[in-house]
Amino acid sequence: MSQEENLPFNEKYTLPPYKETYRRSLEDSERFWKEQALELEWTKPFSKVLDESNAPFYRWFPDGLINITQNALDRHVKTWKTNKAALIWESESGESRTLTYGQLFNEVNRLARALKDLGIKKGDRILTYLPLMPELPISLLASARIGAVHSVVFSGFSHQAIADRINDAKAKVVITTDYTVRRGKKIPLKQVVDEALKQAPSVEKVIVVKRPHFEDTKMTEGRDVYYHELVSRTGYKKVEAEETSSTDPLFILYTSGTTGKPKGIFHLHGGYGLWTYLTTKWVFDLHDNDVFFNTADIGWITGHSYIVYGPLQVGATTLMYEGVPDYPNPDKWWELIEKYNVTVFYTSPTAIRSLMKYGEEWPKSHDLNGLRILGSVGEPINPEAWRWYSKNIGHNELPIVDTWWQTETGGIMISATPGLGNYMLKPSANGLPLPGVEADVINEEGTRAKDREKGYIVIRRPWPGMLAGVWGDPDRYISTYWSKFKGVYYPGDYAVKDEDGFFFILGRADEVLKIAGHRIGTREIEDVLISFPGVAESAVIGVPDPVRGEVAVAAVVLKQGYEPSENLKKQILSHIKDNLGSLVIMKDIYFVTKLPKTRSGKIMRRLIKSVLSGQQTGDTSTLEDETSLDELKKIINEFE
Ligand code: 6R9
Repeated sequence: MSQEENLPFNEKYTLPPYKETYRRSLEDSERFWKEQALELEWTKPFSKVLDESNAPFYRWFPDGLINITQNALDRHVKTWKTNKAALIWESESGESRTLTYGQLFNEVNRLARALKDLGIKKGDRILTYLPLMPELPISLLASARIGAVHSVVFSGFSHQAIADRINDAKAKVVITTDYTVRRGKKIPLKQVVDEALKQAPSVEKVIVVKRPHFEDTKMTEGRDVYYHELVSRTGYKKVEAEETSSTDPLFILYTSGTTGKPKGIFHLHGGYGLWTYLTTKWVFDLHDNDVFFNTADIGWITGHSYIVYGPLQVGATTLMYEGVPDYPNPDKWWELIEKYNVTVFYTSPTAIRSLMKYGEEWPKSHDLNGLRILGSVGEPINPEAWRWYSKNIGHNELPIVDTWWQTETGGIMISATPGLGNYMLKPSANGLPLPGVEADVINEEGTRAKDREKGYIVIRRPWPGMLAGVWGDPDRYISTYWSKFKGVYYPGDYAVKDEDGFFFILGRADEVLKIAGHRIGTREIEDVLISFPGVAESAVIGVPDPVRGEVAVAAVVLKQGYEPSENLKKQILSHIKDNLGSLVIMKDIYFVTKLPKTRSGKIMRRLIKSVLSGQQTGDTSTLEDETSLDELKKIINEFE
């Protein structure tokens, strides 16, 4: 096969410089990555690009020394950018703050110094439980600066989720705050941490950011300390960035998989730093005068990579908002875009769908002409949402980059790349793979799928942003990502590729749901269900939802002595909320006497799904007891 035929896209598209960059990234990869990596500042340059000796534990730029904060901060404060806005923050509470690169640098140094004074050292883990407020990116950067490893827990998660993550990471410090705000209400956070710490003995210190008008926070003597007191203990003194190796861990972020226990995906200073830097340039085309507004929370990878590390490394201005988009009115985001002259906007299909229902007047009442590029992430975007987004926010003109990627990939993998001159968009397609990403679609047998044939997306070679592993569980890293097909990375999504090389991601191929773009494993929900005293067995499936894309439904078998009732259902739902937080939207719980299982005892979720969506159940020959389906059908009919 000639190199030409190896290209993933049809030659009829001449897309300079994308095409040339892509070609070089695969054909001359060593030189390509070297050149790209040298756009960053290194404490000590690397001599080797990729260490493959312990594959699939690939290590990028293994002998280089680099600390991501040098590129996110030090590099800019040496230039005119020291007086440029790095971070703009607004909150539903009415608070707002703008930090220049110089000010952000000082804040990060203050906290870095304080953490050092507390005895926190390179490699120690710091957990944050903070909403979108400046102290969150400051905490991440301060942690990175001293070579510690951060782990962000989304501020909507439960005390149990915090405790599990602290225990898995053996975190020494937790950084939290009094409360967050949501629809005019204060939601306490510190007290959730207190509850979590009852079962999480590794934590030595809790740092609490004090917020206005709140006196309910209880401080534990000796363990808890206020952030403002801590950072003012010593006078200001710059902290040199710890000399971290390119392969030192930067953060752990927990995400759902197919088993009950969330996985600690971890990323490293060098490769992750380079990937977020490059993808921010390639996809969002950010320049000095851009203001980037990403509506994600930093509790997700989207916020890590494209609120904090990507935009700051390229020296852009990043805007973050604490609150929901439809309170006090459904034009909050459009107002922010107008007010701060946002040029690039990044959000999720669920958010678009939830705003569509309020009508077109809301975006119309704002001047959105400053926008250049729109982005979408988290789940496939349906045509209706795409059209609304394009028409009302993009004036039918702006490119919408539909970016496919994962916590594990560190940054965007498939998308249009305006920064490389590739504006090619096709309805419902994510686009072409980014330079360095050798993506393919293969079928169950592991051979390349035909054009437009549904198969599994795989990545055929390592890329700098790839996860370094699963924290404390190397076997799980191999079994989850490198075992389904030999020698390739398996993301767990269905996809098709068309004759022009465009990828269309179709959704998860495993037992993972995407509720409002948030990842949650069905097993994780089932484990919580069976931890409820009356529940003997359960099966959770995802069903389509017009706004959230997908929501969960459970079939539950009760233990002897328990009777189905509305009250019991309510108790079970609140048990789920207590354990998994409010993101898991359970549309319903059906009480059954048996679950459809194979003769070998495997729950046939596929059949439950068909029954619930009123579809043909297809092949039921492996079913142990046909009556289990009849019962489910009957219950659903009664219900409707
Ligand atoms: C960034 C993020 C990853 C999963 C991924 C896929 C789905 C993300 C998508 C998309 C279709 C897109 N996904 N972006 N599906 N089109 N543009 O969401 O990370 O939370 O780890 O989820 O999300 O199923 O495998 P994460």
